[in-house]
Amino acid sequence: MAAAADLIVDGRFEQGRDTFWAGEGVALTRSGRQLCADVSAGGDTWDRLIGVNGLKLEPGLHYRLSLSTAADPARAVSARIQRGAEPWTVQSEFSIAGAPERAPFSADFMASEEDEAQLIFPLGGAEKSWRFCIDDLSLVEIEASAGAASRANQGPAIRVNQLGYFTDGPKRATVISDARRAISFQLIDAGDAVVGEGTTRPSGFDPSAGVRTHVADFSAYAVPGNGYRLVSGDWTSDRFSISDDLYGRLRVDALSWFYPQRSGIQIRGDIAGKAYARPAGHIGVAPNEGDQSVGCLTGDEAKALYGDWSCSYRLDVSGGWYDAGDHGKYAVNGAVSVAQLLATFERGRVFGGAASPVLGDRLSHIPESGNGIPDLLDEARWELQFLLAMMVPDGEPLAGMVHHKIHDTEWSSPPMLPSEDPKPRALHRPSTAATFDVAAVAAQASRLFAKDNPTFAATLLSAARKAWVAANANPVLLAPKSDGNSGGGDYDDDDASDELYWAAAELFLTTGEATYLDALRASPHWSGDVLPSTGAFHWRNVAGFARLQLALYGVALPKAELDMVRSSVLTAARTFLSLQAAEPFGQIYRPANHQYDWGSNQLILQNIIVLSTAFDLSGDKAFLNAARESMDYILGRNAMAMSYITGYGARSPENQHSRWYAHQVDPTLPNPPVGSLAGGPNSTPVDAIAKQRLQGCAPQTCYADDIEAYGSNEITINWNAPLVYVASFLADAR
Ligand code: 9MR
Repeated sequence: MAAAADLIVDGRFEQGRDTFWAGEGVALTRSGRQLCADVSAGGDTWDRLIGVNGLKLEPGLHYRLSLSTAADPARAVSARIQRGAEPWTVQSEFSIAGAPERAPFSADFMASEEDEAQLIFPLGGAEKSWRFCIDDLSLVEIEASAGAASRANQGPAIRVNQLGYFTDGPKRATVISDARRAISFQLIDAGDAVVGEGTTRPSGFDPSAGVRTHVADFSAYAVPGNGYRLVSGDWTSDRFSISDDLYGRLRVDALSWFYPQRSGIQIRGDIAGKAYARPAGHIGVAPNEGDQSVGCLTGDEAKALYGDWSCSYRLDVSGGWYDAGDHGKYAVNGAVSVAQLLATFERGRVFGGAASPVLGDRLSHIPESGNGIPDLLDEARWELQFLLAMMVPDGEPLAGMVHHKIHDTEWSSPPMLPSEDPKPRALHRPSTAATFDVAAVAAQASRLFAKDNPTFAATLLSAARKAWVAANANPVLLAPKSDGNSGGGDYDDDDASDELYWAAAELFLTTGEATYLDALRASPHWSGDVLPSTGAFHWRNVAGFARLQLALYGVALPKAELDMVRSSVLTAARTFLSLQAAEPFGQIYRPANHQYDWGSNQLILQNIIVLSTAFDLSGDKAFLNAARESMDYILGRNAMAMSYITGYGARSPENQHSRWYAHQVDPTLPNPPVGSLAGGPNSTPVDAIAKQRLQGCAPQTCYADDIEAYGSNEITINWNAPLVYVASFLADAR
């Protein structure tokens, strides 16, 4: 490539031709080959600006920003490349240390926007006025680094749902191609006969994938079979099925996945599969300390996180599920996960159809199969009992509040069987969010256990009421963010209003009592917009889930209010339909600035659940078909050409982050079982693998199937739970 032109005019500040501007409170001077900004004290970061406009970047091309800076007194500075007008869409942001001595800085990025960009430095917020100087500034196109440029180009150019398409559903594939015009493709059956053909629709540059794409639509073809593929010139896709029975097996595998996540019980090889047999974890057998008698966190760390909070009791918090690849157990995440298993059961009962196996007592591979109780309830009960045990006992300060979490006091690392974990365990301070969440899920569970286990149902309902009262009496006991070294995840949350709304919703659905309806009506979420396309539901934000529950089961609400709730779901789902029509990979997920979030696959599943709810409410097949198509992304029609569910499709993850499915680092241990969902692309590089290998990745490609890549490749209860729901919905809905 010839030396590229510099997009910055006179970035050496030698000719007096530079085009820098300054906003209020900043004075610019140019001398001695540098540009200096004298910044007055005060204001917010964005109240003192300097920048340069009119940068023409080409989406998909890579650029290097370099400059030298000096800041006196020292001050960290951020530099942003963003659209030069509303909505100021950010393409890249860099953090510059900003020391008094002149220091060089350079960073590479891939452009993702066609509109004219600006380079902008927000400089406000300093206590004293200060000086920021720049020289040797340049912005030039570079050859993309091998890793960044080619990631979406790896794998077959034609991306399909590697599991298959519904006979009467949408059938679309995504083709990675720079061609500006339509290209022809053929559909080939297992016997190599051409059974269909068409031309693609060019869909331009996709900033989430960092490549240009086309969409190939073969929806019109409706002959069931296996071993189909799409071909275009020399390109051929992975093989796929056309069938009406695509998700029944996934429902079983995704649910059976929970059994070997169980803590406090031996995992039997005859049930989970030979490779997955292991001793019980955290039951007090050395080297474990055990979870049968756990005290509250003490010492400096407790002080730093929770001030003068302490407790003098110990709790038996054995059982429950391990959260993820770690050995922690977190009430908030446990509650939202078990809620989605229970929601799968309730949906099955109300909408699943008489022939659905979803309520079955032999649905999955668990020791309780055949005990006369539906398997979904058996699995849910394992976690519910743990959640009830996390409640502060009567007579103690904060009685009825729920401990936020229990985990090791230091991080361990893979490989580490649960039974081998030698670290001490500790209870963390109760939180309002955990308490409302447990109130919600206990209320939900009590209505679903009423028939099969009335005694347990009664225990659940009284726990739910107790938690509701306690959380309302302690409305701002927030779970803090730690320094990252506390030995477990934070599940920090600074707003419990959505958890209150969820608890009120489930308590109302179960009891019909006026107190809970009043609380719903008083909530900002009652009529607020709670189903964003950035992910309708999330452990930290449960309002969307509560809304769906009210829409599906709120028949006792006054009609006008039920209509309001239901129409909000239908409105959100219709927005999702138009969003999907503009996505070449068919996924329904639109994060701000295309920045894929931690657990992005889970957010896509939650958005699918909004569609499934809209379908259940309306019977409109457009919603069912949109749900089916969004699942294409999870199963291979994506920039990684990868199915994100172990054992499904031509290429799926094997090395998700887990201490016991740690085959990659200990060959005597297994890989994760079939039906394990990987977290998925994460634009923020949190782990060492992402930092080393995924520099400059386009959002959809910020993923690595490596055990150390916990930011994109972990397994987690709150990701497999919506997978169970979606698989069950897609298996049953017609
Ligand atoms: O899923 C969680 C994600 O939303 C957060 O951004 C992230 C950082 O707080 O934590 C994730 O949850 C992890 C938890 O903290 C510990 N167990 C593993 C979870 C999945 O990575």
